[in-house]
Amino acid sequence: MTTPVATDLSALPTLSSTLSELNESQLNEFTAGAEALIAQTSDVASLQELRVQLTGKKSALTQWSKQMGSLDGDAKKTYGGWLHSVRSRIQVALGAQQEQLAAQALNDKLASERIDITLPARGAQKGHLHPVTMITQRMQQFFVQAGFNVATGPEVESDYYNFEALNIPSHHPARAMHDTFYFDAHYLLRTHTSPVQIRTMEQSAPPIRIICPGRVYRNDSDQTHSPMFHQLEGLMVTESSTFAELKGLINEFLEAFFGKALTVRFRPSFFPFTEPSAEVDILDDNGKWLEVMGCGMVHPKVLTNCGIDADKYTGFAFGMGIERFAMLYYGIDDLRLFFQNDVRFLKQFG
Ligand code: 2U9
Repeated sequence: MTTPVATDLSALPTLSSTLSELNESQLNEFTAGAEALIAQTSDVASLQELRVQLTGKKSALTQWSKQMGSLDGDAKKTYGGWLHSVRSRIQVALGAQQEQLAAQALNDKLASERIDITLPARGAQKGHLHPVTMITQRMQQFFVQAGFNVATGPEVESDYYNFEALNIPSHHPARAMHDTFYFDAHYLLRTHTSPVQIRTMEQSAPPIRIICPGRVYRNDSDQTHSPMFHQLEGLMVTESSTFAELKGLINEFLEAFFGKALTVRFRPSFFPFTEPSAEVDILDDNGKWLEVMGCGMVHPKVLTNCGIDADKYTGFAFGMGIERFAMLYYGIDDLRLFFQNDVRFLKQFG
């Protein structure tokens, strides 16, 4: 739908409709008025309306032109020249204004459709680290500051590195407790990261301070167990490592990790690879003890297995489940959520 346009020719001098009654200055005045009107139009429709009114069939100009036939001789020549001048000036003005409006329209369109290519893309989604990765980094940060190096090793291990070297011989009940995934009689998916400590002790002399974060595998699945999960274990071997030092380190770690003062309890326990051994509990806000990790002095047999003189050196070790810490830190009650890769869960950690 086009909006009706009102063009007003009343601004033009009122001239006689009889050609022979007109003179050149009147026509000049009329033309100048028409040129001014044309220059004032601000849209194509008004300009078109003005074109019809100034030059169309019913226009004064056309009416005058029709009277040319009744003139003779010199008058015909004179009026013919004047009318030609009027029409051509009006047409030039119309053409110029048309161009001007078209240029303006193009500029407006370009301005309104301008694309700012420096704006960020709409709906861009920014990713972030997985919560288990963030918790691992939070743990590592403490131990690296305390002088520990980060060590890693293979996830497919031999029976020797996963069990034998750690003082867990075959038929030992501890093996059954590990729910091991075996490939064959000798190879398996590591059930803990402890083989990394064995390999490190085989290859380097004390003092040793390492933490070993990584994936481990146990054939177990429920709300708090997954067949693949992550552990962070630590080992320190020097000429003077003591249980007191271990306790101090773990107390410091737990308070740094949870960011508050904690009540921590070391409860006597048993592991084949540490003696003495303890499990570590923290007291929660409801007065309930939560088991968070295990630790102990490295068993002399384990040191000896790695070529370290157990009369000269002592070591302590500790181990914790990373998902367990992530669950406590974020208040999550189902460990499997970490492995379902549901973005509705994951994006809460951004
Ligand atoms: C060497 C010697 C000793 C690592 C240790 C624990 C105690 C322990 C569990 C915590 C929760 C495993 O993920 S979990 O189920 N770990 O309680 N780990 S002492 O001791 C070592 C490791 C390597 C050579």
